Amino acid sequence: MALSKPAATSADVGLVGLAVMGQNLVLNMADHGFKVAVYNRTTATTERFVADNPPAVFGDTGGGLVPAADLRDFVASLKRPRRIVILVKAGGPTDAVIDSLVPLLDKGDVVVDGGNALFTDTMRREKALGEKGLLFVGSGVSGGEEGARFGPSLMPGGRREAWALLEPIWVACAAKVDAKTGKPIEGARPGKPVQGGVPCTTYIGPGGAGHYVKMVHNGIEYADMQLICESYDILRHAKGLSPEAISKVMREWNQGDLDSFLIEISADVLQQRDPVTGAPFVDVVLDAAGQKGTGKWTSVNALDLGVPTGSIAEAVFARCISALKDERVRASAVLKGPTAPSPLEISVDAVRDALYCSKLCAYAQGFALYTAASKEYGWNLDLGAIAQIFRGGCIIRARFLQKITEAYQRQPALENLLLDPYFAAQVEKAQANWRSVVAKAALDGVPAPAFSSALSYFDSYRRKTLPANLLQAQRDYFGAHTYERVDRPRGEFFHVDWPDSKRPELKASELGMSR
Ligand code: NBP
Repeated sequence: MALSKPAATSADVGLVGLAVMGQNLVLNMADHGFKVAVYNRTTATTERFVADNPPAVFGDTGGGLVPAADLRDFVASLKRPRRIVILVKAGGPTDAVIDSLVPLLDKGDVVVDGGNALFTDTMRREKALGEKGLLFVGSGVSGGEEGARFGPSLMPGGRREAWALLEPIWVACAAKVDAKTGKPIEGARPGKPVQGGVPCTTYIGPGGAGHYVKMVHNGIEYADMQLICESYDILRHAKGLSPEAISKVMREWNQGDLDSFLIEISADVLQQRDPVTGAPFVDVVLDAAGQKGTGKWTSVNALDLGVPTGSIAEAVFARCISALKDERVRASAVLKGPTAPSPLEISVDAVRDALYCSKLCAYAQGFALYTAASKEYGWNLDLGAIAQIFRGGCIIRARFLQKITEAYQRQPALENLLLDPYFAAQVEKAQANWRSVVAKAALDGVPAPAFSSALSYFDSYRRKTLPANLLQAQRDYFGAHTYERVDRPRGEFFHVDWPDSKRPELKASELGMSR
Protein backbone atom coordinates (compact mmCIF):
# COMPACT_ATOMS: atom_id res chain seq x y z
CA MET A 1 0.00 0.00 0.00
CA ALA A 2 1.71 3.22 -1.18
CA LEU A 3 1.37 6.05 1.30
CA SER A 4 -0.33 9.27 0.23
CA LYS A 5 0.78 12.70 1.44
CA PRO A 6 -0.61 13.34 4.94
CA ALA A 7 -2.76 16.38 5.71
CA ALA A 8 -0.77 19.32 7.11
CA THR A 9 -0.91 20.03 10.87
CA SER A 10 -3.19 17.07 11.51
CA ALA A 11 -1.11 15.11 14.04
CA ASP A 12 -0.61 15.77 17.78
CA VAL A 13 2.75 14.09 17.99
CA GLY A 14 5.20 12.36 15.64
CA LEU A 15 7.37 9.28 16.03
CA VAL A 16 10.41 8.30 13.98
CA GLY A 17 11.56 4.68 14.12
CA LEU A 18 9.00 1.93 13.70
CA ALA A 19 10.88 -1.05 15.13
CA VAL A 20 9.56 -2.96 18.16
CA MET A 21 9.62 -0.09 20.63
CA GLY A 22 8.42 2.59 18.21
CA GLN A 23 5.43 0.63 16.92
CA ASN A 24 4.25 -0.24 20.41
CA LEU A 25 4.64 3.27 21.76
CA VAL A 26 2.72 4.66 18.77
CA LEU A 27 -0.18 2.26 19.47
CA ASN A 28 -0.07 3.24 23.15
CA MET A 29 -0.25 6.96 22.24
CA ALA A 30 -3.08 6.35 19.77
CA ASP A 31 -5.01 4.35 22.41
CA HIS A 32 -4.85 7.51 24.53
CA GLY A 33 -6.50 9.57 21.83
CA PHE A 34 -3.45 11.09 20.14
CA LYS A 35 -3.15 11.34 16.37
CA VAL A 36 0.38 10.09 15.79
CA ALA A 37 2.41 10.94 12.70
CA VAL A 38 4.70 8.00 11.90
CA TYR A 39 7.86 7.79 9.82
CA ASN A 40 10.49 5.10 9.35
CA ARG A 41 13.66 5.20 7.24
CA THR A 42 12.49 2.07 5.40
CA THR A 43 9.05 3.02 4.07
CA ALA A 44 7.91 -0.59 3.63
CA THR A 45 7.90 -0.88 7.42
CA THR A 46 5.60 2.14 7.73
CA GLU A 47 3.31 0.70 5.06
CA ARG A 48 3.09 -2.66 6.84
CA PHE A 49 2.48 -1.00 10.19
CA VAL A 50 -0.35 1.13 8.80
CA ALA A 51 -1.89 -1.83 6.97
CA ASP A 52 -1.80 -3.89 10.21
CA ASN A 53 -3.45 -1.09 12.15
CA PRO A 54 -6.35 0.35 10.15
CA PRO A 55 -8.46 3.16 11.69
CA ALA A 56 -10.97 0.61 13.06
CA VAL A 57 -8.30 -0.61 15.50
CA PHE A 58 -8.50 2.69 17.33
CA GLY A 59 -12.32 2.66 17.47
CA ASP A 60 -13.70 5.62 19.37
CA THR A 61 -10.45 6.45 21.18
CA GLY A 62 -9.99 9.53 18.95
CA GLY A 63 -6.46 8.41 18.22
CA GLY A 64 -4.98 7.18 14.96
CA LEU A 65 -2.01 7.08 12.61
CA VAL A 66 -0.83 9.75 10.19
CA PRO A 67 1.78 7.95 8.07
CA ALA A 68 4.36 9.61 5.85
CA ALA A 69 6.88 8.25 3.39
CA ASP A 70 8.85 11.47 3.31
CA LEU A 71 10.40 13.21 6.33
CA ARG A 72 9.28 16.66 5.09
CA ASP A 73 5.68 15.50 4.84
CA PHE A 74 5.99 13.92 8.29
CA VAL A 75 7.17 17.20 9.82
CA ALA A 76 4.52 19.20 7.95
CA SER A 77 1.78 16.92 9.28
CA LEU A 78 2.48 17.96 12.88
CA LYS A 79 0.64 20.60 14.87
CA ARG A 80 2.88 23.33 16.32
CA PRO A 81 4.89 23.47 18.43
CA ARG A 82 5.91 20.12 17.01
CA ARG A 83 6.55 17.18 19.29
CA ILE A 84 8.68 14.44 17.74
CA VAL A 85 9.74 11.25 19.49
CA ILE A 86 12.74 9.37 18.09
CA LEU A 87 12.97 5.63 18.81
CA VAL A 88 15.81 4.35 16.65
CA LYS A 89 18.97 2.43 17.42
CA ALA A 90 20.99 4.46 19.91
CA GLY A 91 24.19 6.21 18.84
CA GLY A 92 24.90 7.15 15.20
CA PRO A 93 21.32 6.46 13.98
CA THR A 94 19.92 8.91 16.56
CA ASP A 95 22.35 11.61 15.39
CA ALA A 96 21.47 10.85 11.76
CA VAL A 97 17.75 11.30 12.45
CA ILE A 98 18.32 14.50 14.45
CA ASP A 99 20.54 15.93 11.68
CA SER A 100 17.89 15.29 9.05
CA LEU A 101 15.07 16.69 11.22
CA VAL A 102 16.70 19.88 12.47
CA PRO A 103 16.60 21.85 9.17
CA LEU A 104 12.86 21.11 8.94
CA LEU A 105 11.95 22.34 12.44
CA ASP A 106 11.07 25.72 13.90
CA LYS A 107 12.04 27.40 17.15
CA GLY A 108 10.14 25.99 20.12
CA ASP A 109 9.63 22.52 18.60
CA VAL A 110 10.66 19.66 20.87
CA VAL A 111 12.60 16.55 19.90
CA VAL A 112 12.41 13.60 22.32
CA ASP A 113 14.96 10.80 22.19
CA GLY A 114 13.39 7.70 23.76
CA GLY A 115 16.27 5.38 22.86
CA ASN A 116 18.89 4.07 25.26
CA ALA A 117 21.26 6.99 24.73
CA LEU A 118 24.40 7.52 26.78
CA PHE A 119 23.58 10.51 29.01
CA THR A 120 26.61 12.47 27.84
CA ASP A 121 25.34 12.14 24.24
CA THR A 122 22.01 13.54 25.47
CA MET A 123 23.80 16.50 27.09
CA ARG A 124 25.62 17.17 23.81
CA ARG A 125 22.45 16.91 21.72
CA GLU A 126 20.43 19.11 24.05
CA LYS A 127 23.11 21.79 23.89
CA ALA A 128 23.39 21.64 20.10
CA LEU A 129 19.63 21.82 19.58
CA GLY A 130 19.29 24.55 22.22
CA GLU A 131 21.72 26.70 20.23
CA LYS A 132 19.26 26.46 17.32
CA GLY A 133 16.25 27.40 19.51
CA LEU A 134 14.98 23.82 19.59
CA LEU A 135 13.98 21.93 22.73
CA PHE A 136 15.27 18.46 23.49
CA VAL A 137 14.22 15.76 25.94
CA GLY A 138 16.26 12.63 26.58
CA SER A 139 13.79 10.15 28.02
CA GLY A 140 14.43 6.71 29.42
CA VAL A 141 11.76 4.25 28.31
CA SER A 142 11.66 1.03 30.31
CA GLY A 143 9.47 -2.03 30.09
CA GLY A 144 10.43 -3.47 26.72
CA GLU A 145 7.83 -4.20 24.08
CA GLU A 146 4.96 -4.87 26.49
CA GLY A 147 5.71 -1.74 28.51
CA ALA A 148 5.86 0.46 25.43
CA ARG A 149 2.47 -0.93 24.34
CA PHE A 150 0.51 -0.79 27.59
CA GLY A 151 2.47 1.45 29.93
CA PRO A 152 6.20 1.92 30.31
CA SER A 153 8.10 3.68 33.05
CA LEU A 154 9.23 6.97 31.48
CA MET A 155 12.19 9.01 32.72
CA PRO A 156 12.35 12.37 30.93
CA GLY A 157 15.22 14.84 31.28
CA GLY A 158 15.70 18.26 29.71
CA ARG A 159 14.44 21.79 30.14
CA ARG A 160 11.17 22.23 32.02
CA GLU A 161 9.53 24.00 29.06
CA ALA A 162 10.38 20.99 26.91
CA TRP A 163 8.84 18.66 29.52
CA ALA A 164 5.71 20.83 29.64
CA LEU A 165 5.11 20.08 25.94
CA LEU A 166 5.68 16.36 26.38
CA GLU A 167 4.02 15.89 29.76
CA PRO A 168 0.38 15.30 28.64
CA ILE A 169 1.51 12.51 26.29
CA TRP A 170 3.98 10.90 28.69
CA VAL A 171 1.55 11.04 31.63
CA ALA A 172 -1.17 9.44 29.50
CA CYS A 173 1.04 6.65 28.14
CA ALA A 174 3.02 5.71 31.26
CA ALA A 175 2.22 2.69 33.42
CA LYS A 176 -0.10 3.44 36.34
CA VAL A 177 0.11 2.25 39.90
CA ASP A 178 -2.55 2.19 42.59
CA ALA A 179 -2.31 5.35 44.70
CA LYS A 180 -2.70 3.46 47.98
CA THR A 181 -0.78 0.23 47.48
CA GLY A 182 1.72 1.35 44.85
CA LYS A 183 0.94 -1.85 42.91
CA PRO A 184 0.86 -1.70 39.10
CA ILE A 185 -2.65 -1.50 37.67
CA GLU A 186 -2.88 -4.36 35.18
CA GLY A 187 -5.43 -5.20 32.54
CA ALA A 188 -4.78 -2.70 29.73
CA ARG A 189 -5.88 -4.00 26.32
CA PRO A 190 -5.73 -2.55 22.81
CA GLY A 191 -8.07 0.42 22.72
CA LYS A 192 -8.75 0.04 26.46
CA PRO A 193 -5.92 1.69 28.39
CA VAL A 194 -5.83 1.78 32.18
CA GLN A 195 -7.90 4.59 33.68
CA GLY A 196 -6.76 6.50 36.77
CA GLY A 197 -3.84 5.65 39.01
CA VAL A 198 -0.49 7.34 39.57
CA PRO A 199 1.57 7.61 36.35
CA CYS A 200 5.06 6.10 36.32
CA THR A 201 6.67 9.21 34.93
CA THR A 202 7.84 12.49 36.35
CA TYR A 203 10.23 15.25 35.41
CA ILE A 204 13.66 13.89 36.35
CA GLY A 205 15.95 16.87 35.86
CA PRO A 206 17.87 18.91 33.29
CA GLY A 207 20.16 17.75 30.49
CA GLY A 208 21.04 14.08 30.56
CA ALA A 209 19.29 13.34 33.89
CA GLY A 210 16.53 11.20 32.36
CA HIS A 211 18.86 9.00 30.38
CA TYR A 212 21.20 8.79 33.38
CA VAL A 213 18.38 7.52 35.59
CA LYS A 214 17.48 4.96 32.91
CA MET A 215 21.13 3.88 32.63
CA VAL A 216 21.44 3.21 36.37
CA HIS A 217 18.00 1.54 36.34
CA ASN A 218 19.48 -0.88 33.81
CA GLY A 219 22.58 -1.36 35.98
CA ILE A 220 20.31 -2.30 38.90
CA GLU A 221 18.40 -4.57 36.52
CA TYR A 222 21.68 -6.37 35.63
CA ALA A 223 22.35 -6.96 39.34
CA ASP A 224 18.78 -8.06 40.06
CA MET A 225 18.88 -10.60 37.21
CA GLN A 226 22.31 -11.91 38.21
CA LEU A 227 21.22 -12.34 41.84
CA ILE A 228 18.20 -14.39 40.74
CA CYS A 229 20.52 -16.50 38.57
CA GLU A 230 22.86 -17.09 41.53
CA SER A 231 19.86 -18.12 43.68
CA TYR A 232 18.92 -20.63 40.98
CA ASP A 233 22.49 -21.94 40.73
CA ILE A 234 22.80 -22.42 44.50
CA LEU A 235 19.37 -24.06 44.78
CA ARG A 236 20.23 -26.35 41.91
CA HIS A 237 23.85 -27.21 42.61
CA ALA A 238 24.18 -26.77 46.38
CA LYS A 239 20.62 -27.87 47.31
CA GLY A 240 20.06 -30.30 44.45
CA LEU A 241 16.66 -28.95 43.38
CA SER A 242 15.36 -29.46 39.83
CA PRO A 243 14.42 -26.47 37.63
CA GLU A 244 10.71 -27.27 38.14
CA ALA A 245 11.20 -27.36 41.92
CA ILE A 246 13.06 -24.03 41.79
CA SER A 247 10.22 -22.60 39.70
CA LYS A 248 7.81 -23.53 42.51
CA VAL A 249 10.12 -21.96 45.09
CA MET A 250 10.24 -18.74 43.07
CA ARG A 251 6.45 -18.69 42.75
CA GLU A 252 6.27 -18.83 46.53
CA TRP A 253 8.86 -16.07 46.83
CA ASN A 254 6.70 -14.05 44.48
CA GLN A 255 3.96 -13.99 47.12
CA GLY A 256 6.23 -12.21 49.62
CA ASP A 257 8.83 -9.44 49.84
CA LEU A 258 10.53 -10.63 46.64
CA ASP A 259 7.36 -10.22 44.54
CA SER A 260 8.65 -8.79 41.25
CA PHE A 261 8.41 -9.03 37.50
CA LEU A 262 11.87 -10.63 37.26
CA ILE A 263 11.06 -13.38 39.81
CA GLU A 264 7.77 -14.04 38.02
CA ILE A 265 9.38 -14.49 34.60
CA SER A 266 12.21 -16.57 36.11
CA ALA A 267 9.60 -18.93 37.59
CA ASP A 268 7.94 -19.18 34.17
CA VAL A 269 11.25 -19.89 32.42
CA LEU A 270 12.27 -22.58 34.94
CA GLN A 271 8.94 -24.35 34.53
CA GLN A 272 9.24 -24.38 30.75
CA ARG A 273 10.29 -27.53 28.87
CA ASP A 274 12.13 -27.42 25.56
CA PRO A 275 9.60 -28.17 22.81
CA VAL A 276 12.27 -30.06 20.79
CA THR A 277 13.94 -32.30 23.40
CA GLY A 278 11.51 -32.16 26.31
CA ALA A 279 14.41 -31.23 28.60
CA PRO A 280 14.09 -28.32 31.03
CA PHE A 281 14.24 -25.30 28.73
CA VAL A 282 16.96 -23.67 30.82
CA ASP A 283 19.23 -26.67 30.08
CA VAL A 284 19.12 -26.14 26.33
CA VAL A 285 19.90 -22.43 26.49
CA LEU A 286 23.63 -21.76 25.99
CA ASP A 287 25.15 -20.15 29.08
CA ALA A 288 26.83 -17.23 27.28
CA ALA A 289 25.15 -13.93 28.15
CA GLY A 290 24.86 -10.93 25.86
CA GLN A 291 24.69 -7.29 26.82
CA LYS A 292 23.94 -4.00 25.18
CA GLY A 293 26.14 -1.77 27.31
CA THR A 294 24.00 0.06 29.85
CA GLY A 295 25.33 -2.05 32.76
CA LYS A 296 28.87 -1.31 31.62
CA TRP A 297 28.08 2.42 31.30
CA THR A 298 26.71 2.41 34.85
CA SER A 299 29.83 0.72 36.19
CA VAL A 300 32.19 3.02 34.28
CA ASN A 301 30.32 6.07 35.55
CA ALA A 302 30.39 4.69 39.12
CA LEU A 303 34.17 4.33 38.81
CA ASP A 304 34.39 7.88 37.45
CA LEU A 305 32.41 9.23 40.39
CA GLY A 306 34.13 6.95 42.94
CA VAL A 307 30.88 5.32 44.08
CA PRO A 308 31.07 1.67 45.22
CA THR A 309 28.60 -0.29 43.06
CA GLY A 310 30.32 -3.67 43.22
CA SER A 311 27.19 -5.78 42.82
CA ILE A 312 26.26 -3.99 39.61
CA ALA A 313 29.82 -4.29 38.26
CA GLU A 314 29.97 -7.96 39.29
CA ALA A 315 26.77 -8.56 37.36
CA VAL A 316 28.41 -7.08 34.25
CA PHE A 317 31.56 -9.16 34.80
CA ALA A 318 29.42 -12.26 35.35
CA ARG A 319 28.05 -11.77 31.84
CA CYS A 320 31.62 -11.26 30.56
CA ILE A 321 32.92 -14.50 32.11
CA SER A 322 29.85 -16.37 30.90
CA ALA A 323 30.66 -15.23 27.38
CA LEU A 324 34.08 -16.97 27.63
CA LYS A 325 32.27 -20.26 27.04
CA ASP A 326 34.97 -22.10 25.08
CA GLU A 327 37.71 -20.97 27.45
CA ARG A 328 35.65 -22.09 30.47
CA VAL A 329 35.09 -25.48 28.89
CA ARG A 330 38.87 -25.87 28.50
CA ALA A 331 39.52 -24.59 32.05
CA SER A 332 36.97 -27.04 33.49
CA ALA A 333 39.20 -29.91 32.38
CA VAL A 334 42.22 -28.44 34.22
CA LEU A 335 41.00 -26.64 37.35
CA LYS A 336 39.37 -28.73 40.04
CA GLY A 337 37.05 -27.41 42.74
CA PRO A 338 35.78 -29.12 45.91
CA THR A 339 35.38 -32.86 45.38
CA ALA A 340 32.36 -33.26 47.67
CA PRO A 341 29.64 -30.97 49.00
CA SER A 342 30.43 -29.33 52.33
CA PRO A 343 28.47 -30.52 55.38
CA LEU A 344 27.06 -27.00 55.84
CA GLU A 345 23.29 -27.23 55.37
CA ILE A 346 21.30 -24.29 54.01
CA SER A 347 17.55 -23.97 53.63
CA VAL A 348 15.53 -22.63 50.73
CA ASP A 349 14.48 -19.79 53.04
CA ALA A 350 18.14 -18.95 53.60
CA VAL A 351 18.59 -18.51 49.85
CA ARG A 352 15.53 -16.27 49.79
CA ASP A 353 17.03 -14.15 52.58
CA ALA A 354 20.38 -13.97 50.77
CA LEU A 355 18.61 -12.82 47.62
CA TYR A 356 16.62 -10.20 49.53
CA CYS A 357 19.66 -8.74 51.32
CA SER A 358 21.87 -8.78 48.22
CA LYS A 359 19.13 -7.17 46.18
CA LEU A 360 18.78 -4.44 48.78
CA CYS A 361 22.53 -3.78 48.54
CA ALA A 362 22.37 -3.53 44.74
CA TYR A 363 19.53 -1.00 44.98
CA ALA A 364 21.35 0.87 47.75
CA GLN A 365 24.39 1.11 45.46
CA GLY A 366 22.32 2.32 42.49
CA PHE A 367 20.54 4.95 44.56
CA ALA A 368 23.83 6.07 46.13
CA LEU A 369 25.08 6.56 42.59
CA TYR A 370 22.06 8.78 41.87
CA THR A 371 22.95 10.87 44.93
CA ALA A 372 26.55 11.31 43.76
CA ALA A 373 25.56 12.06 40.16
CA SER A 374 22.97 14.57 41.29
CA LYS A 375 25.72 16.51 43.09
CA GLU A 376 28.30 16.06 40.34
CA TYR A 377 26.06 17.21 37.48
CA GLY A 378 23.84 19.63 39.47
CA TRP A 379 20.60 17.74 38.72
CA ASN A 380 18.83 17.93 42.09
CA LEU A 381 17.43 14.41 41.63
CA ASP A 382 14.44 13.46 43.76
CA LEU A 383 15.21 9.87 44.76
CA GLY A 384 11.76 9.30 46.22
CA ALA A 385 10.15 10.32 42.93
CA ILE A 386 12.52 8.04 41.01
CA ALA A 387 11.62 5.07 43.22
CA GLN A 388 7.94 5.87 42.64
CA ILE A 389 8.16 5.75 38.86
CA PHE A 390 9.99 2.40 39.01
CA ARG A 391 6.98 0.81 40.74
CA GLY A 392 5.18 0.05 37.48
CA GLY A 393 6.02 -0.46 33.82
CA CYS A 394 9.74 -1.09 34.10
CA ILE A 395 11.71 -4.32 34.22
CA ILE A 396 12.71 -3.92 37.88
CA ARG A 397 9.13 -3.26 39.05
CA ALA A 398 8.62 -4.97 42.37
CA ARG A 399 6.81 -4.81 45.69
CA PHE A 400 10.21 -3.82 47.09
CA LEU A 401 10.02 -0.46 45.22
CA GLN A 402 7.07 0.56 47.37
CA LYS A 403 9.28 0.07 50.45
CA ILE A 404 12.03 2.18 48.83
CA THR A 405 9.45 4.86 48.03
CA GLU A 406 8.32 4.85 51.68
CA ALA A 407 11.94 5.01 52.87
CA TYR A 408 12.49 8.23 50.90
CA GLN A 409 9.13 9.59 52.05
CA ARG A 410 10.32 9.07 55.64
CA GLN A 411 13.74 10.65 54.95
CA PRO A 412 14.09 12.47 51.61
CA ALA A 413 17.84 12.98 52.23
CA LEU A 414 18.49 9.36 53.26
CA GLU A 415 22.23 8.72 52.78
CA ASN A 416 21.94 5.05 51.99
CA LEU A 417 18.93 2.72 51.78
CA LEU A 418 20.62 0.33 54.22
CA LEU A 419 20.23 3.02 56.89
CA ASP A 420 16.45 3.18 56.58
CA PRO A 421 15.00 1.65 59.78
CA TYR A 422 12.75 -0.77 57.88
CA PHE A 423 15.54 -2.10 55.66
CA ALA A 424 18.10 -2.11 58.51
CA ALA A 425 15.74 -4.32 60.54
CA GLN A 426 15.13 -6.62 57.57
CA VAL A 427 18.85 -7.16 57.04
CA GLU A 428 19.47 -7.71 60.73
CA LYS A 429 16.86 -10.45 60.69
CA ALA A 430 18.13 -12.10 57.52
CA GLN A 431 21.89 -11.67 57.61
CA ALA A 432 22.76 -14.95 59.34
CA ASN A 433 21.06 -16.80 56.49
CA TRP A 434 22.73 -14.53 53.92
CA ARG A 435 26.17 -15.32 55.38
CA SER A 436 25.51 -19.06 55.44
CA VAL A 437 24.47 -19.04 51.78
CA VAL A 438 27.59 -17.14 50.71
CA ALA A 439 29.69 -19.54 52.83
CA LYS A 440 27.94 -22.59 51.34
CA ALA A 441 28.51 -21.30 47.81
CA ALA A 442 32.21 -20.75 48.55
CA LEU A 443 32.64 -24.16 50.21
CA ASP A 444 30.85 -26.02 47.41
CA GLY A 445 32.54 -24.07 44.62
CA VAL A 446 29.34 -22.52 43.25
CA PRO A 447 30.20 -19.05 41.94
CA ALA A 448 28.15 -16.30 43.59
CA PRO A 449 29.91 -13.06 42.63
CA ALA A 450 26.96 -10.72 43.14
CA PHE A 451 25.87 -12.36 46.43
CA SER A 452 29.44 -12.22 47.78
CA SER A 453 30.14 -8.70 46.65
CA ALA A 454 26.85 -7.49 48.13
CA LEU A 455 27.78 -9.05 51.48
CA SER A 456 31.23 -7.46 51.32
CA TYR A 457 29.59 -4.13 50.54
CA PHE A 458 27.35 -4.50 53.58
CA ASP A 459 30.26 -5.51 55.82
CA SER A 460 32.47 -2.70 54.52
CA TYR A 461 29.73 -0.11 54.85
CA ARG A 462 28.85 -1.07 58.42
CA ARG A 463 32.51 -1.20 59.62
CA LYS A 464 33.92 1.80 61.45
CA THR A 465 37.43 0.77 60.49
CA LEU A 466 38.74 -0.82 57.33
CA PRO A 467 42.24 -1.99 56.42
CA ALA A 468 42.66 1.15 54.36
CA ASN A 469 44.94 2.31 57.20
CA LEU A 470 47.55 -0.20 56.05
CA LEU A 471 46.84 0.73 52.46
CA GLN A 472 47.49 4.41 53.08
CA ALA A 473 50.72 3.54 54.87
CA GLN A 474 51.79 1.40 51.90
CA ARG A 475 51.05 4.30 49.56
CA ASP A 476 53.04 6.68 51.71
CA TYR A 477 55.92 4.18 51.83
CA PHE A 478 56.36 3.59 48.12
CA GLY A 479 55.02 6.77 46.62
CA ALA A 480 55.10 9.46 49.33
CA HIS A 481 51.34 9.79 48.80
CA THR A 482 50.89 11.03 52.42
CA TYR A 483 48.31 9.91 54.97
CA GLU A 484 45.87 11.42 57.47
CA ARG A 485 46.10 10.54 61.19
CA VAL A 486 43.37 9.27 63.51
CA ASP A 487 44.55 11.75 66.17
CA ARG A 488 44.49 14.82 63.91
CA PRO A 489 41.67 16.66 62.09
CA ARG A 490 40.71 15.43 58.60
CA GLY A 491 42.46 17.28 55.78
CA GLU A 492 45.88 17.40 57.46
CA PHE A 493 48.31 15.23 55.53
CA PHE A 494 51.53 13.67 56.81
CA HIS A 495 54.44 11.85 55.30
CA VAL A 496 57.05 9.59 56.82
CA ASP A 497 60.57 9.48 55.41
CA TRP A 498 60.57 5.73 55.27
CA PRO A 499 63.99 4.25 55.99
CA ASP A 500 65.70 1.23 54.63
CA SER A 501 63.14 -1.55 54.25
CA LYS A 502 65.50 -3.93 56.07
CA ARG A 503 64.83 -2.03 59.32
CA PRO A 504 61.07 -2.08 59.52
CA GLU A 505 60.80 -1.82 63.31
CA LEU A 506 61.39 1.84 64.01
CA LYS A 507 61.23 3.83 67.16
CA ALA A 508 59.02 6.87 66.96
CA SER A 509 62.06 9.09 67.33
CA GLU A 510 63.58 7.57 64.19
CA LEU A 511 60.56 8.30 61.95
CA GLY A 512 61.18 11.42 59.92
CA MET A 513 57.56 12.58 60.03
CA SER A 514 56.59 15.74 58.20
CA ARG A 515 53.37 17.43 57.07
P1 NBP B 1 16.37 -0.90 17.21
O1 NBP B 1 17.29 -0.44 18.28
O2 NBP B 1 16.53 -2.27 16.68
O3 NBP B 1 16.47 0.14 15.99
C1 NBP B 1 15.76 -0.10 14.80
C2 NBP B 1 15.19 1.20 14.27
O4 NBP B 1 16.25 2.14 14.03
C3 NBP B 1 14.48 1.00 12.93
O5 NBP B 1 13.36 1.83 12.90
C4 NBP B 1 15.55 1.46 11.95
O6 NBP B 1 15.02 1.86 10.70
C5 NBP B 1 16.11 2.63 12.68
N1 NBP B 1 17.39 3.11 12.14
C6 NBP B 1 18.62 2.53 12.15
BR1 NBP B 1 19.01 0.87 12.79
N2 NBP B 1 19.56 3.29 11.58
C7 NBP B 1 18.92 4.41 11.19
C8 NBP B 1 19.34 5.57 10.53
N3 NBP B 1 20.62 5.76 10.21
N4 NBP B 1 18.42 6.52 10.25
C9 NBP B 1 17.13 6.33 10.58
N5 NBP B 1 16.65 5.24 11.23
C10 NBP B 1 17.54 4.28 11.52
O7 NBP B 1 14.85 -0.70 17.67
P2 NBP B 1 14.15 -1.05 19.07
O8 NBP B 1 14.57 -2.35 19.61
O9 NBP B 1 12.71 -0.76 18.84
O10 NBP B 1 14.73 0.07 20.06
C11 NBP B 1 14.58 1.45 19.82
C12 NBP B 1 15.33 2.22 20.90
O11 NBP B 1 14.73 1.94 22.15
C13 NBP B 1 16.80 1.84 21.03
O12 NBP B 1 17.54 2.97 21.35
C14 NBP B 1 16.80 0.87 22.16
O13 NBP B 1 18.04 0.83 22.84
C15 NBP B 1 15.72 1.45 23.06
N6 NBP B 1 15.06 0.48 23.93
C16 NBP B 1 14.76 -0.75 23.51
C17 NBP B 1 14.12 -1.65 24.36
C18 NBP B 1 13.73 -3.01 23.90
O14 NBP B 1 13.22 -3.79 24.73
N7 NBP B 1 13.92 -3.35 22.63
C19 NBP B 1 13.78 -1.23 25.65
C20 NBP B 1 14.07 0.06 26.04
C21 NBP B 1 14.71 0.92 25.18
P3 NBP B 1 14.93 0.81 9.48
O15 NBP B 1 13.64 0.07 9.70
O16 NBP B 1 14.91 1.66 8.30
O17 NBP B 1 16.13 -0.09 9.56
